[in-house]
Formats: sequence, structure tokens, C-alpha cells
Amino acid sequence: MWTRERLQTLVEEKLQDCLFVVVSNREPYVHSHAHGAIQCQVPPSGLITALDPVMRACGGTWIAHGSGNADKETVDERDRVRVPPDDPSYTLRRVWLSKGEVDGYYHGFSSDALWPLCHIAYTRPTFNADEWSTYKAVNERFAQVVLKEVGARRAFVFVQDYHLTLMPRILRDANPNVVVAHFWHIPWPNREAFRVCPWQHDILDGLLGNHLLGFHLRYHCNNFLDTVDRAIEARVDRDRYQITRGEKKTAVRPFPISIDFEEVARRAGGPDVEAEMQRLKRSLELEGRILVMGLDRIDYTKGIPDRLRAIDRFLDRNPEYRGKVVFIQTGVPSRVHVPAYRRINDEIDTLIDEINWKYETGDWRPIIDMRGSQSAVTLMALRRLASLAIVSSLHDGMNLVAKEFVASSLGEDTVLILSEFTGAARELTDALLVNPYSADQVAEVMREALEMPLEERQRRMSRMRAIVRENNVYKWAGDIVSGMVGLRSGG
Ligand code: GDG
Repeated sequence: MWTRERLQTLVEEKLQDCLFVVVSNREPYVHSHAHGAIQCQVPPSGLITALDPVMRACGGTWIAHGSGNADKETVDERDRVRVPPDDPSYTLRRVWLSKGEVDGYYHGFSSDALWPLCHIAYTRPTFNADEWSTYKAVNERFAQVVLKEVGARRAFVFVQDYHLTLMPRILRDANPNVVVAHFWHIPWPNREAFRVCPWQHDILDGLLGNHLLGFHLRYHCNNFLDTVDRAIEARVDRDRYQITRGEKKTAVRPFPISIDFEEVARRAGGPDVEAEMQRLKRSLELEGRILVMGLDRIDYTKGIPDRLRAIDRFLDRNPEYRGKVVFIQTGVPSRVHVPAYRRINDEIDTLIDEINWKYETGDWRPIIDMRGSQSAVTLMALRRLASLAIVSSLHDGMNLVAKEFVASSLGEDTVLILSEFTGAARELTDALLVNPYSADQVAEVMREALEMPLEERQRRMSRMRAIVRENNVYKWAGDIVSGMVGLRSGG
């Protein structure tokens, strides 16, 4: 079993002569001014949920965009701050970007071109040449910061996600002492979908600067091999999952990401969570009612309107559940500068209003809208109170929310309805798997879930807990670190 200690030992034994650097767009701790003081917050992001425990175990340096309005006041003269604030165990090195750069590189090319391109959720990507230029310039800037950080030392650089596709090539060409690995947190689409990107060659060439490139699923690895095979000059070895371009090799491997199971389960059982559960039961009038939960970063890939339509269908078909079932949707809005994200928020508002208006009676409303920032304790209490959790993504690389529901189900009696289009569905086969595009099917499965005997609920949840406990985030990181070390010794 992988644990934080085992990962620490691996890092101490294998990386002791090396610097370990993580690079991502999003920073794990954001400092901002609030109520006359400086507050430190963890952004809602799957990448951070997974990597923060790993960095706590490994130490090293995390390089990321400093996005908080008090970030500059909290770093030293070399733009560094030790984090987490309550238990400093690694260094955060902030990179500063202008508003124009954030617009072009992040809201523009990353969020409005690459994100919809890789998720088949029927939102059209927007390709804009100015945004692409800014994206290239920002990748170059990040690369220069990394090269300076590394200097003449041997280093492992672990790059995250689709914001930094061009950087691996720059690093590998500039410094032969660096081993570069990259983890792609979202799906890699089939080659027909990817080829509409006008700059596909540059992106593929950038990614083939990596020594190791990881995806959640073998299916995404295969899509990547197909895309490279069709789009650029390279030798694709499908038996060894290896690509050679200009004599340089890239290993392509699946590494299904996960959570710190034991830590989530420990927090779920904390006395503060128990107290918050009692408070929420009273204030939300949940006593005697069945709670169904949805918790997502608000994003059009998460299938929130589809879930609401399924709830409408469920209440329409099963009037005996009216007054008994309460659905809570929570999660923070994200990327609100991108028009498609503003539209999804408006669509959710309208659907919640319509459904509540249609069914509400007396003191009962079917949907409680808790979108917006909630404390970690409140979110955990809601997970624990839920009889049923619905994850209905239209397409999702993995989906850590599903794994968090599993880890928080201490009574092993929660039922998970899970979209078959998430990476998590490959592991959590004891969830009730659904096609979120079919409101009829999801409504039918909701009824099945609510009527499932306790023994079956427990049997399914207990198996899922065993899987997430074993395939935890330390295994994910341990496999990647071992892969990087193997490449260094094996060439
Ligand atoms: C990407 C891929 C892949 C959500 N709302 C709030 C909040 N959260 C937390 C959840 C969870 C995380 O954010 C979301 O993780 P997901 O994995 O579900 O989704 P993405 O952010 O889209 O992550 C995904 C992941 O990368 C890792 O590789 O699994 O497929 O899309 O931890 O609990 N946290 C707080 N408030 C919220 O309102 N504090």
C-alpha cells in the first residue's frame, strides 16, 4: 500500500541528489486581501487536490502564476513563500503575469481553445491568433523561470496540464540535465477532434519535449499516439508506448490520479464535521428527508444542467418522493471571464428557478442552491449527510469529486451515480453508471439508488472504498516518480 511515508522514502532514496520542481498555471495557495487582513486560500481544483499532499511529502519547489491580490506582499525578494502556512513543507515560487497575459494565455487559449477542444462536450473551441501568441510568450516565460531555478543542478521537472504544452521542448533543448515529465489532467480526444487546432503541430512538438507524458487512461494514451502518428513526423512504437522525434524519446503512460484517501476519511470523521452536520440538518430542515448532492467546480463539462433535468424528470415520474427528497447543488463558479462559463451559470439559475417553482409546496423546495464559496467543513458535512451523490460529467479526465464522496462515506451507505464518461468510471465500477445525456435513464437510476437495500449499498461502497484506498494519490505520484527515475537511469 502506498502511503505518504513510502513516497517520502522513495523521494529521499531516489531523488536525493536532485531538485524536484512542479510547474503549473494555478498556484496551490492564494493570498488575498479580505476584511482588512490577508487570507490564504486553496483554490478548488482537482490538480491541487492531488498535488498538494505529494509536495508536502516530497518538499521541493512549486512554480506557478501568482494570482492573488496579496501574493506580492507575501513573497520574499526572490518571489518565494513557504507553504502550507500552518505546516511549511515546500516552496512556492510565484510567476507574475500582466492582465493582458492572463487574458490571452489563460482565459483565451487555455480555457477557450484547449479545454473545449479536449473535452467532447459540444462547446466549440475558439482559436485566436493573438491569444496563441500570448500563450507562446507565457510558456517561454515559465520556461525561463524554471531554467533559472534549476541552474546547473540535476533536476526532475514535473509539468502540469494543458497551459504549458510548449515548455517541455524548451526545457529539454536548453538543459540536458533535466528530466521532464508532464501530466495531462484532462482527456486527450481522438485525432479527428484534435486536428481542428490550427497550431496542433507546435503543441505536439512541445509535448514531445517530455521524457515522460502521463494521461489518466490508456484510452487517452492511445488517442495521443494516433494524433501524433497522423499529424507530425515521428516514430510511434505502439508496443512500447514510446514516440521518437528527432532521436529524442517520449514514453507515454497511463497514471490514474487519485486522492489522499486516509486524510479525507480522517477529516470526514472530525468533531467539527459532526457539529456542522447537526447545524446543517437544522438550518436546511433536512430531518426526515433524503439528501441528494451535487458538488462541482461550475463548468459546462460537469453536466449540471443535465443533472437538473434528470431531477425534474424524477420528480415528475415519482410524485411520492415530492416533499421527501432534497437536492443540494454546491461548488464555486470558475473562469467567469469566459462567455461559455457565464452562460452555464445563467442556465443553471434558470433551471433551478423553474424546477423549484414547478414542485415546491409548503416548506419544501426540491433544490437548494448552495453554489459559491463554502468552507471545507461545510462541504465535508454535506458529503456525509448525502444518501446519494450524483456526478454527471459530459466528459471528465478522472473526476476527484467522485473519489472524495467514496472516501467520506464512513457508514459505507452512500450510493454514487457516476457518468460513464469520467475516467473514474473505469475504477469505480460499483457506482451506478449512467449516460448523463439521457435524463430518462438518470431519473430511473435515481429511483433505483434510493430504493437500494442497505446491504447492497454497503457492499458496493465498501468495494469502492477498498479501490480508492489502495489506488491513492501516493501511488499515482510514486508511479510517476519511479517512471522518471527509470528514464534517467535507462536513458
Ligand atoms: C481536473 C480534471 C481531474 C469543487 N468545488 C469546490 C471544491 N471543489 C474541489 C473538489 C475536488 C476538486 O475541486 C475538483 O476536482 P475534479 O477532479 O472533480 O475536477 P477538475 O477541477 O475539473 O480537475 C479532472 C483533475 O483535474 C485531477 O487530475 O480529475 O478530470 O478536469 O477536489 O472537492 N473545493 C472547494 N470549494 C468548492 O466549491 N473548497
